[in-house]
Amino acid sequence: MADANQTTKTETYDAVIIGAGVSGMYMLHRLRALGLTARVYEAGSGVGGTWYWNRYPGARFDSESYSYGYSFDQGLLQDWDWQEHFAGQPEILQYLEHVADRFDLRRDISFNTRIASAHFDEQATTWEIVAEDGRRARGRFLITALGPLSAPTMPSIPGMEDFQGDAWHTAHWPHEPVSFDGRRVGVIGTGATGVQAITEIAKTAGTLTVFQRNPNYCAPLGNGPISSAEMDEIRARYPEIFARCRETHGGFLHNADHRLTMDLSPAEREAVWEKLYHERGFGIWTGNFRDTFTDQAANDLLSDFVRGKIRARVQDPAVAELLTPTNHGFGTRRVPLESGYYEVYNQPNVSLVDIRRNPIERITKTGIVVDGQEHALDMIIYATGFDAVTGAFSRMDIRGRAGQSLTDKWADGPRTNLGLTVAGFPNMLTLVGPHNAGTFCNIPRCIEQNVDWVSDLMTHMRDQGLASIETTEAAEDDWTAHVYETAAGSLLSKTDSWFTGVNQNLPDKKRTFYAYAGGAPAYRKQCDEVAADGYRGFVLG
Ligand code: NA7
Repeated sequence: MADANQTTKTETYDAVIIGAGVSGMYMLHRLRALGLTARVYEAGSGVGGTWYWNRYPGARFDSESYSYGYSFDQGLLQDWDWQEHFAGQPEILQYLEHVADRFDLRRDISFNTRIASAHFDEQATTWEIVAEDGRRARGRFLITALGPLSAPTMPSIPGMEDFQGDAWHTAHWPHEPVSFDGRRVGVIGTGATGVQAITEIAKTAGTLTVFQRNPNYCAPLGNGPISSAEMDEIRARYPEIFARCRETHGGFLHNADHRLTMDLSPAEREAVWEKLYHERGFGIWTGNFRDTFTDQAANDLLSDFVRGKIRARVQDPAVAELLTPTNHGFGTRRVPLESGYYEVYNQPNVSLVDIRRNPIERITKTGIVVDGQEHALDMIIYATGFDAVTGAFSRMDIRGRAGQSLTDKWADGPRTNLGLTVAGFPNMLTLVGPHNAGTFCNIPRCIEQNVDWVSDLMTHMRDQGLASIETTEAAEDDWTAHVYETAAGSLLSKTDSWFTGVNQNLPDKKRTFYAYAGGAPAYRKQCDEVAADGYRGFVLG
């Protein structure tokens, strides 16, 4: 599988890694440094994962660029200049390609290779993976580096196939430039992706029609260019930046305010919110009062504040009402960060169609029909989200001991130990898997922690001459119970979102909690304690 002339031979590696995004790339680099053989299999034609696939207009970071890049290599940090506080997708992909070049990663990556199945061979204690084109490889370890949002979901609307214009899901955006000049564009979906795409497309589209089911609370991104003097100053502060990210709940630069909402007078807390709202990045979300996502009354006050902001930015009161969320609290879904999103609805070329009250009836050759009226379109963009966290697992046939299917095991929700291992699936390590802090995180910060933990485990096993590791059922039960207990205390578990696995396009997906709400520092502490305790909760052999 490693190259064309090996198609008849099944190569065996110390580890096979699925995915060449931010986690797969770093995992490969670490395993090589340990002297282990590893091969990465990637469905795309290049590295970058999320940033390879999501090329839609307006795609960009919501983490500060300099807090998102890898921190593991001083040379890399010193060499790379970020151009914007929140880099756009082209710059991000360029960065990840630069990383692949710098560490010569591509020679161990098979591109254009989508893995269909991974089965554990109990006799040989190895995993055998099979690509969709039939090629095979074996690894002592199976390391999944799939990303939490990599399995896009499409709605099922009568007539979708009849549409004769262009139609794409945002995660399957073409590699060639797409022009919106003078075209009639429709966008379905107003999550973080829709919000970014709508804002950008509205600048040039002839007309833009947004089909919205539920509005989200969006807040200003505060982007801007980084001058070279500023970049020098950022570079000097890297140790401080990463030290701060290590301490914060979500690995972002913004940490919760230690005060409680009601400790302040109404005027005082409004002043704090006003400042946070206009600050760069996730301050308003992850830098807010510490009871914002545990105390409903506190959350209600903040939600009202943000609703007021939306109403003040949209000229037509009826449109403003449609854009104002009422069925969930601020920040209980991931907050889309925007650069002029609400003002888009003040433009004459943009209209908003409420599909909560009147769902889309059908799609025709020429447009979208709502409430008996056809909206004529040249292009339909599906910003309809993902089968989050577990979707990338369940679209493969992963089988552990005795042929047990992972999808069956997780039918009632994920069960893991530390979000990294699964009972019955020896030597399988799930980077940023379900119930792992990474799903909530400024993701590279948690990815580096995950990869470092796995690398330390590999070192330990090599030094001790061990061949296999498997979590006990008891440890898996404990971690799963801990994940749900932690989630129960958070308002995020009460809202329908991808965190809770609610996606109307996936009616069979179990509503439960797919992330870990205890925060990255608490997660890291538990991972470190397990390792220091000789991998407590695991059977090594
Ligand atoms: P999200 O946040 O899951 O948003 C998906 C959007 O698509 C959301 O507005 C949905 O409305 C809408 N949607 C999905 N299916 C339909 C159908 N069938 N009809 C109408 N509208 C639909 O995904 P994103 O890609 O925006 O963001 C994912 C993450 O990427 C984000 O959190 C950041 O971490 C980066 P609904 O809310 O279900 O009414």
